[in-house]
Amino acid sequence: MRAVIFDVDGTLVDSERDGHRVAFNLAFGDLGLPYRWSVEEYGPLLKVTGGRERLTHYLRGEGLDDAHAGELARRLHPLKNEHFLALIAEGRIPARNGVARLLADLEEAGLTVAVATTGSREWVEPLLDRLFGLDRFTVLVAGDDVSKKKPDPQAYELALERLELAPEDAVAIEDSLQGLRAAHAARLPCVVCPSPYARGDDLSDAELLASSFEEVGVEDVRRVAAAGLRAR
Ligand code: XBP
Ligand code: MG
Repeated sequence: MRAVIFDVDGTLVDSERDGHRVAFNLAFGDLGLPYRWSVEEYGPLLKVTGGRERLTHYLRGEGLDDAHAGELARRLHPLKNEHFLALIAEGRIPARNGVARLLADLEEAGLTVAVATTGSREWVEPLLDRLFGLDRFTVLVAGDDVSKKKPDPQAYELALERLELAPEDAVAIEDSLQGLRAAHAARLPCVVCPSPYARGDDLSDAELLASSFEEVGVEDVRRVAAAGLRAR
């Protein structure tokens, strides 16, 4: 194994319930819209990856036609990202427990660390820089770089291409079913530590399923790499 490719939302950072969700609601308020996403109703919405796609999906569900839903989503998403950037600046988006130590241990073991996320580069870079230091990630693939988002494998395939590695040389680290599916579709073995919203997902075909990153060490990741993709 040469590299570990980390997801961002729910994996490197705890960013959805008190981060993106809050920012989406502030954006709805900016435009005087009646919509608000409660903690409960936001979970199912995470099945749609990509904030703008999630907005379009939700607005269509509220009865807007495709054109109006798409147009309103395109106005709302930048507003949401502005609010999310403010939350980052206030220090309100924390790293997930145990992940900074795992990052340091992987680096100390001489492994390359990279990122493959569905999130927007405009906030991914400042957030990862603030929490970890951006230069630690040899490659960073963001939602802007792909035409198809998770569970499509494109983000992971692009990360492997930029790393000049084959799937056998890497392991993916994820938090959700959409991410696990994307990693497997890219033929990457995957370690999953479910985030709060992913608790109901069937993650049983992960190569390693752990309840917290505090339980995951370099040797666990090496074992996942050595065993490779589980036969399915
Ligand atoms: C999670 C996502 C993202 C975030 C919102 O990405 O689906 O869309 O929910 O960020 P991952 P944006 O788990 O792959 O990091 O609004 O910038 O898309
Ligand atoms: Mg995620």
